[in-house]
Amino acid sequence: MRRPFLLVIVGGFLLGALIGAGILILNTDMQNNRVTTSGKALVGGPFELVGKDGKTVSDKDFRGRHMLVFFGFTHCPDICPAELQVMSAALDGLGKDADKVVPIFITLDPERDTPEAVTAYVENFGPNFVGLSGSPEAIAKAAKAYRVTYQKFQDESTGDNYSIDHSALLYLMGPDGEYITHIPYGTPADKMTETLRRYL
Ligand SMILES: [Cu+2]
Repeated sequence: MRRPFLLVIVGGFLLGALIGAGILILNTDMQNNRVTTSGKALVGGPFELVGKDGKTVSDKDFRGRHMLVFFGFTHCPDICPAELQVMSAALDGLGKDADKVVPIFITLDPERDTPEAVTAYVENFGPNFVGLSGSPEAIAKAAKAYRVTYQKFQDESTGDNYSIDHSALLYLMGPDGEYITHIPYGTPADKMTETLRRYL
């Protein structure tokens, strides 16, 4: 039980430090031989995954609305259901403005989490939740873009079954698909509502 939490803390700390330090993409202008900053955060990016009814879903489908992105897996015993519950409550707290935000859950376990399984899972947390799966390669690419770390491990308490350690940050992306901010695991719903409201 300690492993997931440790990873959450370490992963959260590292990403927080990365973003907090204002790491920017550095472009070297070879002609002028100087370094310029583009000001873009290194989190997020295009993804092409599979959603409800086997439909291809890409980040572009959500332009014009904010994306609230969380990575996890439906067999997760604690962190994922807790966090999705908080997301759901935080969005309820927004009232009508909740329409401006699409909560998106991307599985890190495409072997077990089919698009149907993820869709059925997220419906427990609200009708607007989007659940996404995809090929292991597409999932790995999306996770990498969002700086999500995850690792399978054999769960001794459940025999043959494996579990997945994963970092657990929530990412708020803007209507243009660009990274705005992240919200750490464990943030209470009312605080999350406050943060979201600030950027809508
Ligand atoms: Cu989880």
